[in-house]
Amino acid sequence: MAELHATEKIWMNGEFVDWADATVHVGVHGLHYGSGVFEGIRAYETPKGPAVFRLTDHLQRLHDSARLIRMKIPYSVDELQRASLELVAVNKLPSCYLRPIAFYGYGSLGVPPRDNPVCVALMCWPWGTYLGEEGMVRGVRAKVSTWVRMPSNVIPHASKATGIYLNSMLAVQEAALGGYEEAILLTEKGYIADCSGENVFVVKDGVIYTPSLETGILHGITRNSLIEVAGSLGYEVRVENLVRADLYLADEMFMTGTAAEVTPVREVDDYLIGDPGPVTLALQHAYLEIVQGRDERWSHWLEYVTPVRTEA
Ligand code: PPE
Repeated sequence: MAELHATEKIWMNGEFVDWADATVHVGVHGLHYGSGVFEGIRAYETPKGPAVFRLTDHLQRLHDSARLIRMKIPYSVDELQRASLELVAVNKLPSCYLRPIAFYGYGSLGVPPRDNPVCVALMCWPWGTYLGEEGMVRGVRAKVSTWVRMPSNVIPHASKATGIYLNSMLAVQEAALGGYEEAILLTEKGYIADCSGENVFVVKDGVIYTPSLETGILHGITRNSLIEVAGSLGYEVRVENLVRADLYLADEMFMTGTAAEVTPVREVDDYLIGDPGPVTLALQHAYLEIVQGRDERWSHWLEYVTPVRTEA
């Protein structure tokens, strides 16, 4: 979906290193057992320079993800926040995707981490639309996966842990082999959970629905933002369990995520939902205005790379 474009620097364990030098040994614990946590964050070009959308909230989620797998990140949210802003500045990117990652490094090998240090890195690179330009405009085709979402008593999917993404990988590969752009995963009980890399919303009779956190899904920051924004625009948002039929009978459907932003869905399992509808288009527009710093009401969600100078 996204090719990695080398940028100048990567922040690794407290230092800026050249892109090509940000390497690890094949014996790192995280590689063998998927014992890591990560984030996906976007920085946007705004009238006041580059700004990172809800950076502190993402870094807090990184810490929460680590807590769920009993990992201690040796840098505070504040330290990572400053390093992230500096990273975007150092790489001179007007807009980019940021990928913080923390994983058990080189030390002992064997399932329980022992003396393994927790390695932390922040990288960023330009990343365009997640599900394609056409998908953003016309909507994507999605498929309910035969792979079930990892139940919360297997691994807490509320943790954005690296190992969990094998579950997402299997689902999205299966969808792609069938000619679809994205997979929708269900819980063991058959409720809609989330997509391989996005949360799900449907619109029916003017009301917006999205699955509850009870389904064990990742607590999407875009999902959370959209619920607030939709409410402020006067829409009713209901957070409740949904089943497949709710998707097939939806008037509109869209997916939300940092990478995918607000991506409309035009078909699910070959049931036609149709062109992006008015609610989807209104929310997609509102979101893109907010992240690009064009809506003052939500300016508290933007963390500027260069502190904004106030006129004397
Ligand atoms: N569910 C999953 C499984 C998920 O991976 C994401 C983010 C979301 C929901 C939405 O969360 P949020 O970004 O906080 O709104 N998926 C990331 C892409 C993963 C990838 O590397 O590919 C992302 O959007 O950054």
